[in-house]
Amino acid sequence: MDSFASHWGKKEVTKVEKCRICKNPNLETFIHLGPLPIPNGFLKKSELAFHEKSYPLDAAFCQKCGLVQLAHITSPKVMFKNYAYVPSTSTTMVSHFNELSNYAQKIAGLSSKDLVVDIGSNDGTLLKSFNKIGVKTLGVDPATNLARIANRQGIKTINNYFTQKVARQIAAKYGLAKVITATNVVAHIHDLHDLFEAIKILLSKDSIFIAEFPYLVDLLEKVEFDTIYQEHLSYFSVNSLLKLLSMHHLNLVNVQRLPIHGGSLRCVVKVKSLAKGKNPLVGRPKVEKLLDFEIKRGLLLADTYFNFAKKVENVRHDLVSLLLALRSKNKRIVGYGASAKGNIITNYCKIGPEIIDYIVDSIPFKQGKYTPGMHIPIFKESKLLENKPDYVLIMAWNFADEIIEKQKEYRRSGGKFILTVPKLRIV
Ligand code: JHZ
Repeated sequence: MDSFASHWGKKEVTKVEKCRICKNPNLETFIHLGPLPIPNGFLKKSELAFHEKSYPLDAAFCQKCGLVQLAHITSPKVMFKNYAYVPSTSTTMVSHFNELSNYAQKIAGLSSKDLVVDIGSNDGTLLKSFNKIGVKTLGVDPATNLARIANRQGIKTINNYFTQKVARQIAAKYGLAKVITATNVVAHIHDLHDLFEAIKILLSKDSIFIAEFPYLVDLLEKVEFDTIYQEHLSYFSVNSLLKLLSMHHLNLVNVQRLPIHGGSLRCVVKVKSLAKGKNPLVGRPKVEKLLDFEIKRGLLLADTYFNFAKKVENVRHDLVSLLLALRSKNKRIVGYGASAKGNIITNYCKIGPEIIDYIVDSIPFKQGKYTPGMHIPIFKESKLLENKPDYVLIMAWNFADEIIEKQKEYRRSGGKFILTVPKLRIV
């Protein structure tokens, strides 16, 4: 592994002393969700008896640049060496990545000689879509288990963090990239300044960088508090992203809201080639519109975040009351999707196996294991139809449509689904 990981030494938790973007030391902490175990820390049965560590989970707002960020950093060594999350089992994600690769091809005019680099490439699901287009691809991912899977499947993957040093090595060996992608990974990276300098090493003036990450407006308005966890260090708005990009002479040329993962942004970034003194927002109406929208939604005001924290307490109260009321009527409840989010819901709301009998999940690595903290057992999805519980709490609410469609037989037989986002309801 690169020096990035050794930077953390033996320290597992570091308090954030200043804003990750603008270095402002006066951050306003607005919510305390933890301490909680890491959300992808699934356990084998033999590990249940051992002490399980918990890590702080407080989020803070920077009044200066608008970045929402965790108040503590848990070492990436604790979280990413062996990683449980893979997008490849979801048809929603596979078709999303196909659409993303077609979009990139259209706007960058990719040809077979061009290189696409994917940062945080996971098991290579996105790069497989680019391979279908017929371009050269290279993944970079620190998770040893996932880089191995990708390489075995012929998706060339460097098992490391994406740093300036790694970018220089890539440039020397493979040349510059025409497209760099980073889906659901920018929020995981502590040193954003190093990240964008590393990206610049690989970009020519015709290249583009495409980033996708959950949008702060969606998180606040749909109370998606369970997407706040130790892996997600930053929660971006267009406003905070622009501040970061301008520090690196990068230009946000397009931005788009997407429904994926409860509401995300797709941002297209280029190396700046603006005439001196030219307003960088001119000719970018979508960027300007979203900046305006964020001001109207109160994203620059600390009160917005304290109000959000109150809403989170209400969601917890309403969800726990509903589940307890159902249990008191002897209804059987299970969970669907042992997602990182689900582990935040169960731990924050203290929902254990006495309320939720088990969780079903499509990822083989998770099946047969137990959730971190609450130790709820995880089974294959087929258990749902065999066992026919009364209610299913969808913990991967971002895939609710796909899951409900897949389980229409269960629904036809009288089963009901409980959804928490955008608001608590039974379908
Ligand atoms: P899913 C991950 O969070 C982690 P998680 C990460 N930090 C991130 O940023 C976000 O994604 C975006 C299962 N499932 O993807 C599979 C079924 O069982 O929402 C997964 O375990 N059946 C990188 O973990 C879980 O649900 C299905 O039909 O919250 C979904 O987890 C489908 C569609 C999914 O990510």
